[in-house]
Formats: sequence, C-alpha cells, structure tokens
Amino acid sequence: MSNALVVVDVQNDFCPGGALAVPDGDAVVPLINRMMEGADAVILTQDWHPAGHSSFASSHPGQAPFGLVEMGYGGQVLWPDHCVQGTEGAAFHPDLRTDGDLIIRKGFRSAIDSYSAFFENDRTTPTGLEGYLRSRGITELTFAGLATDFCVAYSAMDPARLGFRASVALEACRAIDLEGSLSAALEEMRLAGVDLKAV
Ligand code: VGL
Ligand code: ZN
Repeated sequence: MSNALVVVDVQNDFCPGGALAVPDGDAVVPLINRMMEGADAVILTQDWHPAGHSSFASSHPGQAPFGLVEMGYGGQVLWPDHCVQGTEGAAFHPDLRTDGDLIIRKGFRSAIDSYSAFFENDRTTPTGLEGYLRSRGITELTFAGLATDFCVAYSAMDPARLGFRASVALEACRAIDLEGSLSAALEEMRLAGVDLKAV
C-alpha cells in the first residue's frame, strides 16, 4: 500500500495579495512542507488558465466575479482573472517545496474549468492523474491546499469513486467559503466517503 500527498493549488493568486486570495491561504505552506516528508509520493496541482478563460467573469459581458452562469456542462461560478499561465500569480507560493514527483496542471482548456485534479468540470474529461497513480501502485491519497471548498473538495471526491482511499488534512487547507460553500463541501465530502482529518 502506497500513499501520495496531493498538494492542491498552493499558488500566489490563492494567497493573501493574490487575485483570488483565500483568507489565510499562505498559512498552509509550512505544514504542507512537513507533510511532504512522510509521503511515498508528492503530487502538486497547479491551476493553469489561458488568458480569457471561460471561468473568468471578465469573459462574460455584464457578469461580475462570484456570479453563477450555465455552461453546458452545468453551473459555473465566475471568478476574477487568476492563475493565468506563466504569470507570477500562477506560480507556486515561494516558500512551498516544489521538489515533488509530479506537477499536474488543470484548467488549461479555454471552454471548461477544472476544479478537480482528476476530471474537468464536465466530470468526464480526465487529467491523466488516475493513470499515473495506478501505474505507480498508489492506493491512498491525502489532500491539502487551496481551496477546501472548491479544488480540494472536488479533487478528494473523485478518487473516492474511483476506488482509492482519500482523506483531507483540514488543518492544511483553507476555504473561500462563498455563501456556505465550505459547510456544503464538507458534507458532500463526508457523503462521498472522504476521510476528513480534524483540525
Ligand atoms: C480554485 C476557483 C477557481 C481552487 C481554482 O483552487 O479552489 N477555485 N479556480
Ligand atoms: Zn481556476
């Protein structure tokens, strides 16, 4: 049995001062750096959008950030422009250890967002992470990072349905908490069989 730590989106734009800052987001960095030492494999994810991405409110005339639109694949929250490929905002937090085994980028298709490290928001387009984990014999996943109620939650619920064991280290996560999205995400994760490790 082999375990992987999956570090979700610990990028400048999700930290204080960033374009989509998660309150206290940078507080997870020292804890995650320590968690990396005990893992058999370390995988980092990076939100990686082209300019003009369809999840940006700026791409929808008349819409403001944090509004909701219908996208064909379902509801999509509109975000401020963030994690644009190659920008400082898309870079990992400068204090985060990035000497992990794999960096998986997501959200790079203009027409579709990807919260999960496994599938894009249509829930069917794969990122390739499942195959990577299976070919390395990894069966257990621990998630940490940003944001608890979006990319961490979506990333942790997919492996549960794919047959991996998944847990979330809540202490090493921070949330956006948009209109109750944190409590909703915690409940959904519980129902999906994700082991929530207490703060
Ligand atoms: C995220 C909103 C938009 C996240 C990414 O990392 O949780 N949230 N893109
Ligand atoms: Zn994004």
